Amino acid sequence: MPASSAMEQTLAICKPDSVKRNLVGQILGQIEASGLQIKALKRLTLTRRQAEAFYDVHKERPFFSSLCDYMTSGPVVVAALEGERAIERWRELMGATDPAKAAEGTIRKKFGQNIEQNAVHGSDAKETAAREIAFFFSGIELAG
Ligand code: 3AN
Repeated sequence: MPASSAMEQTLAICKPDSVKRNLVGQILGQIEASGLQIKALKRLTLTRRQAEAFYDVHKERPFFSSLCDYMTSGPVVVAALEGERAIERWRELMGATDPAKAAEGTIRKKFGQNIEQNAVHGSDAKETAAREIAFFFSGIELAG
């Protein structure tokens, strides 16, 4: 568990477009340069069922099926990040959902291709971060 109350953990995903284009190192480098710690890390390919479960909150949205197609189109690299205000800091580093609207220097501005293929995912709140980290990582993987 995080050491103090300001310490948080959050989930980062380098989405299939980032992995295909060999951008994982640059993305993880930007995370580390920001001072966030990588607590756990792995590469995997989501099944359709897993993608649908992960994005369950979006199941009524018109883009849900396309989003699940995309997220299962190739491997992803998932990381649990830790730091003070990690959730907000990682979202700032990612930039807005739509790369066209993302701020200069953000990962989505630099590497996102469109609103769906937007390079990275980040948890949006404490509860979702806890759920999303537990979705991908076991306790033993987070213990280091
Ligand atoms: P964020 O990833 O910034 O938290 P969400 O949670 O609203 O954004 O959306 C989850 C994912 O769904 C996005 N990362 C993106 O890949 C996709 N998405 C969001 N809005 C759209 C949209 N209007 N059209 C297509 N895909 C979208």
